[in-house]
Amino acid sequence: MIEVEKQFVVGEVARERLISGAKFVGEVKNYDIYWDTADYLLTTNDTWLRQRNGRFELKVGINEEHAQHEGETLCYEEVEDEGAIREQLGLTKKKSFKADLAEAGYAPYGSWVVTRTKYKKGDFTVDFDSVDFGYEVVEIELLVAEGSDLTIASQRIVSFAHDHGLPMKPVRGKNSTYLLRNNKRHFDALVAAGVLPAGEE
Ligand code: V4E
Repeated sequence: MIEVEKQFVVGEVARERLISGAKFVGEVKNYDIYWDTADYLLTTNDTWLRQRNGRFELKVGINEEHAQHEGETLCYEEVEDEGAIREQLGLTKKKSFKADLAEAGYAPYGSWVVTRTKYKKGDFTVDFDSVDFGYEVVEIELLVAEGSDLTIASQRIVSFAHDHGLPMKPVRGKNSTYLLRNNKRHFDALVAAGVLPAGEE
């Protein structure tokens, strides 16, 4: 499946509007550890390798280059199967997944805990994320099948956001906020690669 998502920073009024009529799904804590090489091979290609609650996942960006710059929605393919992740990374099986990653030069670059309060509104998922390093963001997401029209899904998210009076200005995600605060060299590399918008200071 493809995830089409857009993030927002919202105040109390917009939060109430989003929750009104939505179905509460639950609250979870996600322990995320993000991995990359020393020269940021993955993230500068809009590819994000993480361990979420111990389990590896790869999110591969399928975004037009302009998408981030215009604050549009972002589209990612999520790969969860270890074999498929190995294939995507070109990582031959020799030892354990972690050992093979380390041998190929991958290491964790950041970790944090996200308390996620999840709602469903129609087929939209609304996640209120609170990060342990002090950051809050709301993510509106649609899951679509491979080969679906991503533009239509993006337009639906934008119109959902308009209907709920969400501020349309570009927001910084959890990763970029962490990197801006903790690893400016990595942050700057992502801006230079066009993965994060310039001027996100
Ligand atoms: C950094 C990044 C990605 C890695 C995953 O980030 P995010 O979607 O924020 O994590 P999370 O916890 O919400 O994942 P989920 O549970 O939805 O799978 S994917 C894309 N980016 C880049 C990015 C960006 N350019 N702009 C914004 C606002 N967010 C993320």
